[in-house]
Amino acid sequence: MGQRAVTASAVFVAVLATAAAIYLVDQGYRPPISAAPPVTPEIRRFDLYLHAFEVGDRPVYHWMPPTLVVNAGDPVMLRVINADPDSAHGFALGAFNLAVPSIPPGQATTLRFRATRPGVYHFGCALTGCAADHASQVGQLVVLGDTPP
Ligand SMILES: [Cu+2]
Repeated sequence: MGQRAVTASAVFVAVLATAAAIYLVDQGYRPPISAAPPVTPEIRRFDLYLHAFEVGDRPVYHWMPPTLVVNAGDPVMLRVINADPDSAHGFALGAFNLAVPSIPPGQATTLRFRATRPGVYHFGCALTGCAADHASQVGQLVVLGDTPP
């Protein structure tokens, strides 16, 4: 073994020993279980449109945006706009006891609530018979957060 190889081996062993020492010192460090900072509730404002469009000669309705995301504890201000120029629609978010039976064409209504429980909740149109695809007029509210113990 040449002088160069011996030197390289010695450097390798020294680096390995240093890494091992750092590892052992680090054993005393315990990271917190959750590194995420606590979330401060913030007012979340959304404009939620019920849009109407044609597929062929068939009218189709959907919510825009189809998904709303908030943090648990956030107060939510939800302006629901019926952008269908021809017929009334409603709004229902059953998990939070919110229901607007009917919003006239082109009109809006504002709802305020607190997103208290984490989870994924569906909302939809509350006006049965508004259109052929009434049952498909659904969107979702995602409430982020840890489920309380
Ligand atoms: Cu509807």
